[in-house]
Amino acid sequence: MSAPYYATRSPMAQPSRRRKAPVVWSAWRPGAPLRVDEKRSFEENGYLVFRRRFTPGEVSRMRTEADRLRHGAAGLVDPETIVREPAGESIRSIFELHRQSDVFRELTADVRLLDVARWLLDDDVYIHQSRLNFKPGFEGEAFPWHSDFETWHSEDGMPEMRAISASILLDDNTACNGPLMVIPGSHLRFFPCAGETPEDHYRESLRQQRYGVPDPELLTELARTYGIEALTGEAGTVVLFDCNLLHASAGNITPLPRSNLFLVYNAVSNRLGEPPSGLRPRPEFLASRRLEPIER
Ligand code: 6CS
Ligand code: FE
Repeated sequence: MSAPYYATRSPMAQPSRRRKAPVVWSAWRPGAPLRVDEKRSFEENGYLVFRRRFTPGEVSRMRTEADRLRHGAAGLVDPETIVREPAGESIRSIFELHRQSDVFRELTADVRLLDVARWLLDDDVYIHQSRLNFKPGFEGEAFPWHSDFETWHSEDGMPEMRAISASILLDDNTACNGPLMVIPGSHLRFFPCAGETPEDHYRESLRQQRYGVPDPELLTELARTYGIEALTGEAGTVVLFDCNLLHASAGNITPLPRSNLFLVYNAVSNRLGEPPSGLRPRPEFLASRRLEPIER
């Protein structure tokens, strides 16, 4: 049997491959939820930034909920969905928010997110993964460079690049407190990563990812070719990015927290299959197999 098209995590890194899937699955016509220039920009760069998409009042409600979950975590959320920072005990992430919080469940159906996701993916959608990455002041450690699809394909069995992430900034993301960084255009090729995935890799990767990180030589070449953009913005900004876009964020050594919410919309037709890695499928809180298409 030939190796999967998006083969990765072999002992030696393999050459990159052209992306098979379109970036935007719908044909643009008047009335689409994105302007034609936005559609073109997303196709070319792999991301879009929508400033002030949510009002200060809406952000305040989300932040209050995020703080409630963080402070009351042990009693309020499934302990398995809590990931702590590698060095200390601070909470790094809480997953499966859409099933553990009414506020965040409601948000998945907000038309400012849902309509764009359904249009870009040209399908009904469900939440593949939701998470709050808190990146607390002084303790929030880095997220190394990676493509989410590289993980979701190899470890979760996501068949194709037909998913997008919507990140809602709950704090001002400045040049200083570890904003999301992207390599524009990197979503157009698949970059296999070297190193065989350990069993239950997520127990380590969610705290400090080592497998699924492209090698420094490749990252140097891509950064020189495409540049690196830091997606700063005030609280309420929405960053929409393709599942295969290379992204990262630095550690936060400022007193200013950088809490960002991530909702990952997957096309119903792109539901998870068996992981090509042959590994045990990752848990439901990380990679949903219980499809719940979102109704408007
Ligand atoms: O493994 C995952 O699904 C998670 N890891 C990273 C670094 N980004 C996507 C996702 O949160
Ligand atoms: Fe990621």
